[in-house]
Amino acid sequence: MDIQWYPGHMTKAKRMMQENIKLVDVIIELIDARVPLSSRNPDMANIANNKPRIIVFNKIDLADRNNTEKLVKWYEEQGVSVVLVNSKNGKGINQVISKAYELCKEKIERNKKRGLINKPVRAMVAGIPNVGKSTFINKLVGKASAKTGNKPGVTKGKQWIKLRKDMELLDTPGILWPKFEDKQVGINLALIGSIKDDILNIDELALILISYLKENYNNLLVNRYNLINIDDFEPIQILEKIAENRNLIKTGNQLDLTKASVILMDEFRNGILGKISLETVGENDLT
Ligand SMILES: Nc1nc2c(ncn2[C@@H]2O[C@H](COP(=O)(O)OP(=O)(O)OP(=O)(O)O)[C@@H](O)[C@H]2O)c(=O)[nH]1
Ligand SMILES: [Mg+2]
Repeated sequence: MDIQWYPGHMTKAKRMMQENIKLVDVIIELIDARVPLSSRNPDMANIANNKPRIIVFNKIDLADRNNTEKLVKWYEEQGVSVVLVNSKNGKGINQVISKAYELCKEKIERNKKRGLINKPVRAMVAGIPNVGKSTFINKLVGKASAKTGNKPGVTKGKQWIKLRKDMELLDTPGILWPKFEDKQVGINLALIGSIKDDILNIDELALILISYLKENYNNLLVNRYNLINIDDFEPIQILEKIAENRNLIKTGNQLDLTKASVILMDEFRNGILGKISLETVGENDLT
């Protein structure tokens, strides 16, 4: 599957981010715990221009815990500190804020000396579309200050949100990172729902997911859709079985494979299928 990327947009997005970074003291970069490599910004260290950074693994409730632990270790080995977060229930969220203060300690001290007692620390929340930036901010603030939704492109412009008198957060629209050379990155981002579904072929995406699940999470697939003996089945046959089991029939008495694909994708994205990671590091690579 070829996913279209738009280099023009990327350049504009990158420029916008560089402008925003000038306004903040610390960057909180959200990545999706199910794709902790594909969802990070390979350019961030560069763009951050020495501003301190915190990497947040968001949606840990949806990811395979063993894999998450492995990836955290991997990040820490590279000298990057990571916080694990579930923005829906708020788990880990306060740790991010303490870390932000810690990283801005010198700046706060300097401000104090200059008589700027309550000058707020400013943090930018960055990340790919649909990673949970607005949900993260809302949980922190304790009310729905930022609009959220389970599709990419919900936040349109940037928005400052006051967390308390000494901290402000900048919510930004999600940006897809320009990592064109790797096709798998595009597929992973499409699978988790960070690329608009209307530019994708959902049936094709579902077949890719089935093939991956068959290889790595066979039991989750079998249990959820009451399948038997799928070992010798091709992905398309498994999709047919799902349509059959869910009684998805379209006019002409044909199996509605598109509907089956939509259901599968939806159940995967919302964690109904189980805790699933799409990539890992080291031996036994998932991808
Ligand atoms: N299960 C789970 N879902 C989450 C979590 N964080 C966010 N979500 C869901 O992910 C979807 C996207 O959340 P948003 O906060 O709108 O994402 P965003 O990064 O602001 O998206 P854009 O503004 O489109 O870039 C919503 O359906 C959220 O409920 C989490 O930690 N766990
Ligand atoms: Mg948003």
